[in-house]
Amino acid sequence: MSSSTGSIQHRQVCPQLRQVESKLKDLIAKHHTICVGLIDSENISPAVAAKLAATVEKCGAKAILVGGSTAIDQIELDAVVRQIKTAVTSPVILFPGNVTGVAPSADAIFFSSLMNSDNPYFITEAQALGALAIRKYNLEAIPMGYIIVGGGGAAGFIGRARGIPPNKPGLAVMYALAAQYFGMRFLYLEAGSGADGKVSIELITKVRHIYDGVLIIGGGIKAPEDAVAAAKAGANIIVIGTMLESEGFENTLRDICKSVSSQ
Ligand code: 1GP
Repeated sequence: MSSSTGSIQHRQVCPQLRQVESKLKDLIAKHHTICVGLIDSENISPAVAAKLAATVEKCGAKAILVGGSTAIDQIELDAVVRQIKTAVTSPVILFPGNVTGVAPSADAIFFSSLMNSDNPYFITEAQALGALAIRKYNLEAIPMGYIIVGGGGAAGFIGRARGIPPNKPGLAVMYALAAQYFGMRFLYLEAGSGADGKVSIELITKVRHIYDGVLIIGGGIKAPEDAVAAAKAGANIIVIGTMLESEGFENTLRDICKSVSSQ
């Protein structure tokens, strides 16, 4: 029997298709804001990544994101994801910067469009190239608008982003509303990994006012007070990446995870 997708068999929609999304939303309903850890799959062995993920989970993070703007080795990525999955019970979610960020062993993938890229490749083309692999691996795809604020570090450079000027929150609001109308249930405001400047509280507040979905904030957050301010402004998920590479991060991460909850 032929289908509209040619040789690809039409599959029943898996009843558990939104399992990770539901889990995140339940946690957000309970805590308002949760913290997640981001592990860069590059330059880390699977064993070290798994140990780190277990520590991050123990500190209170509710999910482990795995990705990186320049990650190109899918074999290495999948080995890292597989090992992490043996060490944590929280969802392991891919956070890809390109088609090379798709790996079969994860629980879900942030299926994101870099909305303010200058290059259509990062808006829809990489997504089209990766879509069949996501289907083949039966990964849960979580639709997400990805907006870079300011320079955006490596993500901004690789993704050819026309970063939202940090002092022009109105521009972020326009993109956020577009994401809403596109049906993106998650929206990520990204300052860039290891960024000096975080996404401003004014910008988060204004976007929160217009966007009715799960709002993710990341980039440069290292202190509980920054995370709490973002949570109070309406962030639902705070992403912590670079801080996990510093010696003795555990106490600070524990404080962040605890203090953002139910703000
Ligand atoms: C990067 O927003 C994430 O994509 C996390 O940023 O590495 O600065 O925590 P940090």
